[in-house]
Formats: sequence, structure tokens, C-alpha cells
Amino acid sequence: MSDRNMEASLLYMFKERPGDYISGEEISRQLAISRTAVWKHINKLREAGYEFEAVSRKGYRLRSQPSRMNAAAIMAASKASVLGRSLKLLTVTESTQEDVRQLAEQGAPEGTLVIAEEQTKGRGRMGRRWYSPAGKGLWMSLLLRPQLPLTSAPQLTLLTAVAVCRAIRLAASVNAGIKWPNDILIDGRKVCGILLESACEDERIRYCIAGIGIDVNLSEPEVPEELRRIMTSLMIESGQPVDRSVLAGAIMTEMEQLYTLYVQDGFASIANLWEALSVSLHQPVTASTPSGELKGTATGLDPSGALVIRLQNGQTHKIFSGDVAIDG
Ligand code: BT5
Repeated sequence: MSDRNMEASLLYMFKERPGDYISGEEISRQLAISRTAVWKHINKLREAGYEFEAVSRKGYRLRSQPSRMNAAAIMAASKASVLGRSLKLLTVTESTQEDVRQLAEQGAPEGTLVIAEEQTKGRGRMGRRWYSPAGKGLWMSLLLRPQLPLTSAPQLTLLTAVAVCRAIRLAASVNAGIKWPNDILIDGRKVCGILLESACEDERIRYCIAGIGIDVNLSEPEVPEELRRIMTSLMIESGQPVDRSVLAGAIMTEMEQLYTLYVQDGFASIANLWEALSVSLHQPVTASTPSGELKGTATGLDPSGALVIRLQNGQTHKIFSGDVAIDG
């Protein structure tokens, strides 16, 4: 087992028994390592910001966790065996999309994940800016290398939205829903945006980078004035801080399950899950598409992942890209 996995297992033991003392002897037996190695791994976790109390004849007790994210905690919270197992945590970067793109070009494996505490040039779609303040959100990019035609890329955006929405509901107990194609909303306000970028060759995907930005622990005064009407955070909605490492681990778990299902069985089952979590279906919407505005009712996804809109004159129209606003 690598040092990082050992630390993840160690943390897992403490998290299973909150507030308990666990003796060095028990840890050494359960993890099949020497007492000296236990001490070494506890010290590694201390360096990452965990506080342990050590009491003779009782053992160690986890007193507090770091507010910064750390790899061992993410690994401990994730059940994924490929996605997120190669992980880079950065204090500050321009955009994690760019970091993963460089790693992908150097041959990094599928599942490579880069997470930053802060982004200085976080970006949304069509060159929009993505506000990514230090320590308050989950700003991350995941490398996927599916053997698929480029036309499947929009389906991966929808898959990512389902995975993130499920993980957010689990980790923060909030009623999050998906607005086509890439927003996660709580009560009409955006709490997460997804940006899927693809590199292709001969109409096939070489790799995709799933960029996920989640507003986690911003308090109301920390939301910039210009975004106040449209965005919220998990902490604002749930009334308590959310552990970003646990959330990241939950996203990897959900992503891997859905991605495996998708690669084996195709898009249909993902589409059903998406429709069940959607807040934009069966509602009057205005879609802004590259060819103009359309008003109608969103009725569902077509097999490719396009949004089907029934116009006021009864005709149906498919939208492949653009933005959708829920009217009313
Ligand atoms: C998105 O774009 O929603 C995709 C955002 C993806 C961000 C992640 S973070 C990790 C990775 N690295 C990156 O550089 N990007 C990805 P779009 O649908 O175009 O929405 C952008 C719009 O959302 C902006 O024009 C603002 O109105 C709004 N916005 C900006 N920052 C926000 C925030 N932190 N929370 C909610 N809304 C925000």
C-alpha cells in the first residue's frame, strides 16, 4: 500500500469511531504495519493539518481536521478505484482545466484529478469568468479518456452533472437539481457549474476534461455583489460548513459508477437519472441558442443528450448548445 493510501486507511479508522482513542497497537495490527510506521503516518497527517491527541495507554484521538483539503481525506472518502486516484492538490493556480490539459498532453492516465484551493483565472463556457476564491470552494478538473466519437461529449457533460448533483445531495443534504446543460441549482440559484472540454482527432475524443466548480463554504457576505442574485453556496443553503474533501471523494465515487455504466450500457440510463434530477423539464423556458431565442416547454432529452423543447405552435425543436432560462 502506498503511503497516501495508508494515511487514508488510518483516517478512515478514526472517522469510523469519532471521538474514540485508538491505540497504536490496534492501528499497527489492523494496517499490518510497525508501531514506528504508525507514528510516522500520524506525523504525516499532523503536517497536513490534522490534530491528534496522544495519551499514554489510551492511544491517539483525532481532535480536529484541517480546513485545507488533503489527499488522504479525499482518498478515504472515495470508493472509486480509477477516477481521482492520481491526484494533484494545488494552493493556487490559474485554471485547473489548463493544468489537466498539460498533464493530458504529457500522457497522464484517465482519472487524473487536479484540485486547487484558489483559481486566479477560473473560466466558464464561452470565455466567461468563474469566481474561485481561496479555501471556499471545490475547484477541480478530471481527465477522462473515453473511446467515443466527439458527438458523445455533450452526454459526458450531462453525466457529470448527475454525478455531482447526487454527491452534493449526499454530502450536504440539500435539495439540488440540474438545469440543462451544466448548472446545479438550489432553489433557483447556481451552486455549481460544469465545463467539459474535449480534444479530438478524426472526430474521435482523444481526451475530455470535466471541470467542476462548486461554491461550498462561502458565507453570504463573501458572495460578490454582482453574483448575489444568481449564486449561492452549500453552506448558505444547508446552514453548516461542508467538508470539501468528503465532497470531492463522493463526486469521484458517483462519477466512476455512472461512467462505468455509461461505457458499458450507453446513455439511456444516464438520461433517465438526469431527467429525474432536472429542474428545467416540464417548465416554460427560454433557450438562447447560437441561432437565436426560442420559447417553449422543455420536455426531455433526445438519445444524443440534446434538450427537446415543444414550441408554442406545437413543433418540437432540439437544442444542442446554449443557455436555458426557466421563465416565470
Ligand atoms: C460554468 O460556466 O458554469 C462552468 C464553470 C466551471 C468552473 C470550473 S472550476 C474548475 C475548472 N477550472 C476552470 O477554470 N473552470 C472549471 P457558465 O455556464 O458559462 O457560467 C458562467 C457564469 O456563472 C458567469 O458568467 C457568472 O454569471 C456565473 N458565475 C461565475 N462564478 C460563479 C460562481 N463561483 N458560482 C456561481 N456562478 C458563478
